[in-house]
Amino acid sequence: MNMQDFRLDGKVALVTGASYGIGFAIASGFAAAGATIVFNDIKQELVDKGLAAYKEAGIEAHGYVCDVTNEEQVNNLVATIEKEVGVIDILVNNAGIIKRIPMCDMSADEFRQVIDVDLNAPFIVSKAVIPSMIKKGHGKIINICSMMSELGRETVSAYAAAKGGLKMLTRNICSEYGEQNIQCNGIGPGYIATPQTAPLREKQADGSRHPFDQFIIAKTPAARWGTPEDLMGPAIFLASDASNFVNGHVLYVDGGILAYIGKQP
Ligand code: NAP
Ligand code: GCO
Repeated sequence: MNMQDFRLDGKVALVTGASYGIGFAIASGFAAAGATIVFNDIKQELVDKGLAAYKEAGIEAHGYVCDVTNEEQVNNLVATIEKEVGVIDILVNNAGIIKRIPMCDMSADEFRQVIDVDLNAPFIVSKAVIPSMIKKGHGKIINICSMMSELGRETVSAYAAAKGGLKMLTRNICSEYGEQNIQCNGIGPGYIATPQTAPLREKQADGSRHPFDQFIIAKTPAARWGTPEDLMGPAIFLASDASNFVNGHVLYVDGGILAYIGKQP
C-alpha cells in the first residue's frame, strides 16, 4: 500500500457551487491533498466571496460564474477550464437546492426547479467532462447525494426524487464508463450544519432548540449535526487512486442515521 495513493497532486478538481458550505469544505480538502481547485457558482458576487474565502485559507482557486442547469454555459465553462487550468480529473456535482413545501402545495414548476438543479445538472456537467476524461484515460466523478437518496420525509418530495435519481445516475455512469477507468461514486451526507439547513436549526423564541434540531440529534447515533469538514476525508478517498476499484457506490457520511431505528421508548 502506497500512502501516496491518497494524494491528489497534479490533479484538477472542479467542485460545483463551492463558494461556501459543503462544496467549499470538499474543495479545501482536495487542495490540502495537492489538487488544483476550480469552482463555479451561479452569481459573480458568490464567486468573489468564494475566491476571497479560498485566498484566506491559503488556496489559489479558480472561480467562474456558471449556472449548472444551463448546458451551453456548462460546455463553455468546461472548455474554459481546459484552456486556462487543464483537463478536469475530478468532478464533484455539489451545487444543489431544496424546497421544503408539502407535496400538494408544491407547484409543478417548483418541483421541476429542484429536479433541474439536483438531478439534471449533474447529468449535464458529467456529460461535459466525461469525453476528456476518456481521452486522458481516467476520471473521478462524485455526486453529492443525501439521506433523501434512501429515505422520505414530509415536505421534500422533489428533493427526495432528485437525490434518489442522482444515486441511480451514479450507478449508471459507473456502468457506462467503468471500462474507461472512470469511477463515479456518491457521498450521502447526513444532516450537516450549512446555510441550506439553517432554517431547521433556528433557535426558538425562548432560546430552546428548534424541534427539528432536537429530532436530528435524537436520530443520529453520533448525537450531533455533521460539519462540512466531516466530508473532507471521504471525498479525498473517492477522488484519489486509493479508491480506483470503488465504483457506483454511495458512501453515507451521516453519523450513523441510516443504521439506526431510533431511540427506544
Ligand atoms: P448550500 O449551502 O445551499 O450551497 C449550495 C451551493 O450551490 C450554493 O453556493 C448555491 O448558490 C449553489 N447553487 C445552487 N444552484 C446553482 C446553480 N444552478 N448553478 C450553480 N450553483 C448553484 O448547500 P450545502 O448544504 O453546502 O449543500 C451542498 C450539496 O450537498 C447540495 O447538493 C445539497 O443538496 C447536499 N446536501 C446537503 C446536506 C446538508 O445537510 N446541508 C445534506 C445532504 C446533502 P446560491 O447560494 O445562490 O443558492
Ligand atoms: C431536510 C434536509 C435534508 C438535508 C440532507 C439530508 O429538509 O430534510 O434539508 O434534505 O439537507 O439532504 O441528507
